[in-house]
Amino acid sequence: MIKVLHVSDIHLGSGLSHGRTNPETGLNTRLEDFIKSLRTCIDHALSEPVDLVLFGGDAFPDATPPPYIQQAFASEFRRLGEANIPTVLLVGNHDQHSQGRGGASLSIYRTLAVPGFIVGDQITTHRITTRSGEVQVITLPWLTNSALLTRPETDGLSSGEVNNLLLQKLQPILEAEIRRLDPNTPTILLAHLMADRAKLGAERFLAVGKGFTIPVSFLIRPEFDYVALGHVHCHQNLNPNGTPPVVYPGSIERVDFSEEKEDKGYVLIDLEKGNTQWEFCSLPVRPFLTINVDVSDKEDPQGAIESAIAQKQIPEAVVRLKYKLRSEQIDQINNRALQKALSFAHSYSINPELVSQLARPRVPELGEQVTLDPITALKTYINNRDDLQEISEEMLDAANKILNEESDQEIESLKSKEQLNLL
Ligand SMILES: [Mn+2]
Repeated sequence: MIKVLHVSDIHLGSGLSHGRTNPETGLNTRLEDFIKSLRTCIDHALSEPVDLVLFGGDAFPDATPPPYIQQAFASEFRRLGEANIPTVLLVGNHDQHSQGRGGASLSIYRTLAVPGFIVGDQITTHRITTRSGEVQVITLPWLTNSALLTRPETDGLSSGEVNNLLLQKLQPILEAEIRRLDPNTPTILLAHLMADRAKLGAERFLAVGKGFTIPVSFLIRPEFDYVALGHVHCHQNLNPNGTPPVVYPGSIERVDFSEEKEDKGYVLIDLEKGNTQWEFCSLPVRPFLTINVDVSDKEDPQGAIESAIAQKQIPEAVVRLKYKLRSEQIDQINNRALQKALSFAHSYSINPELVSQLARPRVPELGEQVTLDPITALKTYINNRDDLQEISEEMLDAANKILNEESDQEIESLKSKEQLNLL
């Protein structure tokens, strides 16, 4: 049995707007949160100890992170190298540079030839010797159109057609890798992709441009003992009733509010041919909290907002206060008092929203107390619209026609009912 730790979507350096500068370290507190999560994963890998670590891609928000963020990532992963735990770093869409192929932010590990580190920026099979035996890992990095297709091939095609063409190209390549596998060695497919049955997290907002989607059926193969995915931030197993498990561990921290209610963590796997077990390990990440309150019908809007805040105090949470009010209530809001009420939070944002005034009747003649037949109502409306004067007769004609047709139909249906009664 081979013990594997599967972690993905680290996104170190994302969501910094939800943090503040820590005066003791000079670092953004959200960067520190992300580092803490990553450190917990690596601690677990070392204490277990696992035989192999798989990273499913998306190390940083983009391919060119600032050096201090690169360093934070490297100093955690270096501990695996020191403990002689082989590690595969797969290239995700956020790791790719728009110029050229490969993962700009992760290529440095190959360039430096860090012992035990493999950078997965191509579709290929790695045979890795671990303390507990051999394992085969097929790496499938994020595919862009240019990886498998040429310009003339895609010219004039819709995105759906490009998607199909890409799948047609990918299929034989993956097939060739599968055919070369040793059937007696445990095998993992490590892929950064969007699977067609995946529930979406924040990555749909993070991704630059639309990528392509791979059917889950494509990934469910008897040759695989575990399919280790990256890209979707919401933890899930796409093959809950069968083998192999097809698992997104999700991101290790909340990148934004779309992940407010998601558990965050990583996956620990007992890999064995025909008997693979896995478990999700939760990370104690910082809570996110949305306080949503509509005070547009409240006499004391300030009091209503403050009591909504008082009911939901989670210390050190990242808080988003959203409240709805009418424009004439603005003077009743004391923003400083709201800030004070939110001081339990790690950070907060306050988003007031004015409720639409459009619901008010715009034609004063059509007040609630007036009962009008449809044609008179339409005439009153047209009289208030100078731009409709020229076509007012046609509109009234058309309205009359519609109303008459309706009454004709009513008569018809009454007739047929009568006939039915006669029968
Ligand atoms: Mn991704």
